Amino acid sequence: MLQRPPRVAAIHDLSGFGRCSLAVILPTLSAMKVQVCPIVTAVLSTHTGGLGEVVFRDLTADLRPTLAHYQRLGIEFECVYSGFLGSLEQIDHCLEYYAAYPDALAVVDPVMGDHGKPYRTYTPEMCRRMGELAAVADLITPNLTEACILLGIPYRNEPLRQTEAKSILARLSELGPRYVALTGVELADGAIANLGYDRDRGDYWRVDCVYVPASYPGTGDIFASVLVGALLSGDSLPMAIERATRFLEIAIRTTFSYGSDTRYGVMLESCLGWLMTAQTFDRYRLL
Ligand code: PXL
Repeated sequence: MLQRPPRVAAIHDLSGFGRCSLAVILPTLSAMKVQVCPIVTAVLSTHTGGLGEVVFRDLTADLRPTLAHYQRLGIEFECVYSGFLGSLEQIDHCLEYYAAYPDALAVVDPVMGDHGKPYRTYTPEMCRRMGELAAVADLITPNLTEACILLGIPYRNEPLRQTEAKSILARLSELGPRYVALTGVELADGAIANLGYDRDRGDYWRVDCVYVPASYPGTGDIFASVLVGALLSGDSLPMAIERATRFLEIAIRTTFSYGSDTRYGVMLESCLGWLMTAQTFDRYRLL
């Protein structure tokens, strides 16, 4: 029996303003009673999504000595979770962390882009190497843009038929991970849904979302963090996807109701309490 909260090695940047990466990962997982050990790849003044020239300090050189220190201390992690990365070298270091903790749940959020386009810091070589991270993952959490990049297929801004969605999930899993959570998918029946696939069980899942006509940075980080916290606390994959979906709905709708600048991210602070309350889940269904 684990006599302490589950522990996650979270390899991400810290962006001071804009509510993404470690600034949302830490409070989200802490609220779910999971200990986060931030392994900081870089410190930025803001995220890179339209807030002007960013002040940036690269910490890549600290990643390997940090791992060596944890190994000297014999610290155990139940999960290693990576996200936005700034260079090929950082991808190499992430691979070292995953290899160092082979029994930990390996979660890769293959942050690379959105709305059909890669983020400007992601070179084609970076995108290709993100596939190497996906290959060692137990769970990946791409949006549809990232799924298309990982699969090397063109992004089409059209609703997906059920068979297409299932094929994308299965092909993503063939890259390595047993579990796939695919976010923000528009389905041919008109729903926007977050989808899941468990290869070992052969089950495909969908959790439909309430549509809000705005998009905020950091929501992918919050989604993956809730998923990590939920899975480490014993949720099934569909329960975890529903928990993450409902939490984001609350955070996005709250933020949208204030009409605040979308670049500032979602009002996580106002919503974290929900993550600490008991919930029953009845919105997941087989895809
Ligand atoms: O939310 C992903 C993310 C993380 N870190 C930085 C980012 C972004 C998305 O734009 O710019 C620095």
